[in-house]
This record gives sequence, structure tokens and C-alpha cells, in this order.
Amino acid sequence: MPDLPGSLAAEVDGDIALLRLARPNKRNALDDPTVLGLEIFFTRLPEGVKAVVLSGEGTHFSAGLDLSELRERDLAEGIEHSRMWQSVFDKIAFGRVPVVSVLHGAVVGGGLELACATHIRVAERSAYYGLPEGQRGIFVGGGGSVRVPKLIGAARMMDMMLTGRVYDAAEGQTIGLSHYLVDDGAGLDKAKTLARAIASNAPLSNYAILQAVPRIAEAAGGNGYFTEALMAAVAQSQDEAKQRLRDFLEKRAPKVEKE
Ligand code: 1HE
Repeated sequence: MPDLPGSLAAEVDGDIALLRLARPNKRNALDDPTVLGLEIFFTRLPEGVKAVVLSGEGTHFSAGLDLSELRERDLAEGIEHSRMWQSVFDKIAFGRVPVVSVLHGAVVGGGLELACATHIRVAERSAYYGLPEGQRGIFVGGGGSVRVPKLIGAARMMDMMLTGRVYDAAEGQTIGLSHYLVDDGAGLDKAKTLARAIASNAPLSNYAILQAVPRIAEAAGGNGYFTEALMAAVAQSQDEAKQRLRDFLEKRAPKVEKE
């Protein structure tokens, strides 16, 4: 594992890595060293790691931007600071491996932006979601205005930001902020189970899912179909795909079953 700031803790567990926001006394508020630490973690991930579980220590996932770090910035510095967050969160969203996040307590501001950059979100019942930027006199800056509307629509995001509306875990599940909703304390185990399932997929399929699906979803008309066809052909051409298809046809692979 690369050297990380004290506000992050990481360990490898087989073919998955467990990454924790580890600043519980500050409710895992995201200061610059933490955000840059995320970049170090995701760019220097050991080769054998095929999926990551991201969680937060203490009573909350993350209180968002560390407001004590907000200082007088001129226009250019302000833009650069937001671009830095965007670039780090983009490395997560368009990285090498899928990331499953475990959400509990406050998932607010930049904490929600971080959660939305992960690929699968497991919420515990204690989770709640807010975008208090309006109340704080600032704006989202970690890609939230691009990612959040894709999950819940621009109208709901505007409501959250304008009125300070907070969604609880059940509402968050209904509107699409989380993929899974589990009891308090059960999130990490659920996320590890999902991460292990993800890690057992063919790596090129996972890579194509991460890189191609969001781009195809945004592509205009026929461009999406063509990109999909290219990706399908690339994935199928791999020996691993051929082996997996043979395994199924020769009754060695599991069927699709409901839980
Ligand atoms: C913080 C932060 C923070 C807590 N920056 N220090 N985010 C917000 O507007 C959310 C602000 N935080 C809160 O609303 C609450 O702290 C929580 C609901 C998250 C948690 O409440 P609670 O009662 O569990 O903890 P607390 O007593 O409020 O906070 C404990 C300590 O953490 C306290 O410090 P202490 O030195 O007095 O012990 C708090 O000051 C500190 N703390 N949250 C700095 N956010 C790229 S742009 C993104 C823009 C945004 O993210 S805006 C949203 C910012």
C-alpha cells in the first residue's frame, strides 16, 4: 500500500482493498491532504487489487469539505481548487477498479460528491444526504453538479441545494442515491460481498463497464451503439471470455439466480 495521510487508512484483503476515511473526530471532513491522499491511493493501487470498498470511521461517512480550510482564494485559485477535487474524483469514477462505498450517518456536501464518484453505494439506515452548500454560501466543487443530477435529476438536486432538504436513507434508496439499503452495522459486510463478486468478473469486462457505460450513456445517438459494438467485440475476443462462455455451456458456471 502507498503511504497515505493519517486521515486515510487502507489494507488489502485478498483481491479487494479496504479504504477508510479515518478522521472521525472531524466527521471525516475532507481537507486537501485527504483528497490528495485519495489520488495517491487510487493511482498506486497494488496490481492484484480488483475492487475497493470505501467507508468512513466513526458516526458519519463524511461531513464534506473541511470548512476550516476555506480561506481567501482569488478566482483562479478557487477554480483550480475545484478542478483538483474533480480530477481526483474522476480518477475514482474512471479508475482501474470498481469502488463500492458504505454510507452511514451524514453523507453531505463533498461527502455526497465523493460517494457519487464510486460505482456502487451501500447505505445503512442511519445514512442521510444533504447539500448544504447553499446555506454555507458556497457551491459544489467535486463534480457534484455533474454526477448528482444523473442519479436523482437536476430538479431534486436544486431542491436539496436551495432549500437544504435532507433525504433519509429510505428516501435516498427510492430516488436512486443508493443501490442497496441495509441495517446499521451491516454495510461493510455487504460491500465486501459485492466487491468480491465484482472482483471475480473478467477484469476487461469490469474495465469496459467502468469506462464505456457512462460514456455511452452520454453519447449522442448512433455514437453510443457504435462504441458499444466496439466494446462488445473487444471483450468477446479475450481468451478469458471464451473460457467463461465454454464453462457455462459445459455446465461448470453458475446460473443467474435471485437471492
Ligand atoms: C467539521 C466539518 C466540516 C464537522 N468541516 N469541520 N459541510 C457541512 O456544511 C456539514 C457541516 N457539519 C455538520 O453539519 C455536522 O458536523 C455533522 C452533521 C456532519 C455532524 O454533526 P455532529 O454533531 O456529529 O458533529 P459536530 O459536533 O458538528 O462536529 C464534530 C467536529 O467536527 C467539530 O469540531 P470540534 O473541533 O468542535 O470538535 C466540527 O467543527 C467538525 N466538523 N463537519 C470542518 N465540514 C468541493 S466543494 C464541497 C462543498 C461542501 O462540502 S459544503 C458542505 C460542508
